[in-house]
Amino acid sequence: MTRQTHAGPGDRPSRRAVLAGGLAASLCAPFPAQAGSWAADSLHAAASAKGLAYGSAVNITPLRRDPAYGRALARECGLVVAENEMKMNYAWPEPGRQAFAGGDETLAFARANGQRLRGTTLIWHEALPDWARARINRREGEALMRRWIGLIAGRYRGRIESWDVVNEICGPEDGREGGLRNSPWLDALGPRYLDLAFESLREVDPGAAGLWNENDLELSADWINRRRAMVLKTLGGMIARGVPIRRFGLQGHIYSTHALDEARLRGFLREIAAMGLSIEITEFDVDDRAYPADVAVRDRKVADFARRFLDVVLDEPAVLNVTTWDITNPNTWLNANLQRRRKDGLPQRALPLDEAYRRTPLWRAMHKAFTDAPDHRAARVRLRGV
Ligand code: 9MR
Repeated sequence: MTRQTHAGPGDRPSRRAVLAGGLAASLCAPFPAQAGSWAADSLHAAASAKGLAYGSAVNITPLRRDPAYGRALARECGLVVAENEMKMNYAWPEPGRQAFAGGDETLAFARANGQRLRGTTLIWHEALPDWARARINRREGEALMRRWIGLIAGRYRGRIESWDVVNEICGPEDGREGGLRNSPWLDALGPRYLDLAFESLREVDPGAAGLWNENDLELSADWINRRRAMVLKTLGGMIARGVPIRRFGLQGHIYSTHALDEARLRGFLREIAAMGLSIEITEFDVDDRAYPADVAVRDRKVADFARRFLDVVLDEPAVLNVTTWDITNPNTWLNANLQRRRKDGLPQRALPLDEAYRRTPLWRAMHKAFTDAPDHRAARVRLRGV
């Protein structure tokens, strides 16, 4: 099985797009020529045997400092995404200064290891530098959006399999039109900002699949039901208007404070797939806040919860991959987040490798979920949204 197995024709950039690409020739061809560095017993090997992929977000700080971190990512992953470096506050910190070093290093790492690359995030209400926030207004907003997408998607044209075009746009509780969440982009441009963002990406990098990435859709609660309803309605409208969206991203940040309703999640994924979209699990991890301190007990509960979630998700033929939000426990964003971190002060055990890069019970649950998943290869051919 090679890394290209489930990439559809739409994921291959045209030769013209490659030649016109914004990166220096030293970074060469769009997809890595060598076979991947992942191990035969890795998460990605188990996933790719079923036509799926396993990936991780890459934190640039340990990637630069700790060779063991890079080795762990190379060993387990067929897909990577820069956790932060392709966001606007990193890549365009001042009007006259762009900073692509972190993004370029992530791309070079992926290429060196035969991995595919995702991109996050083009349009979000967070990760905006102050100077840009001040210019997201009626007069300058559309031009700024086009310029930013041209800049970042242009630089990585032909190298990104899918871009998170809009991120976390759902917010029925905000009471705005269409259930969209409060955002400077909504204030400046109205709901059409979604269409504009997807159209801009298509103009800049037509080979990259445009994806809507969203959180808080996985678990069981009335407010989550309202979010799922908003997503289905909004997707239906976008498709009817011909917006060039090809994938939906379920972030997959699951939290132990809530239950999982398998039937509802299954139905939700089915409805997205029925619209012709493919689905990625873009930021998977398990918030263990509600579980006891004892590591063995906690690890087992995390693994069980993950397995129940993954079994539903991997049953859906439209699902393409599972990407965790980093790969090793000490790097999880959950410890740095006031709402998410544990009350007892212990670090969260949210990810498939521990602090010494050893495989955890969560790793084993993920590996088994991939191994037991139905074969997704036949479904790829039928999907429009790949
Ligand atoms: O993990 C990311 C953290 O390091 C950044 O400070 C933060 C703001 O850019 O974004 C975090 O990643 C988020 C992702 O981009 C979108 N979904 C939620 C993630 C965790 O907050």
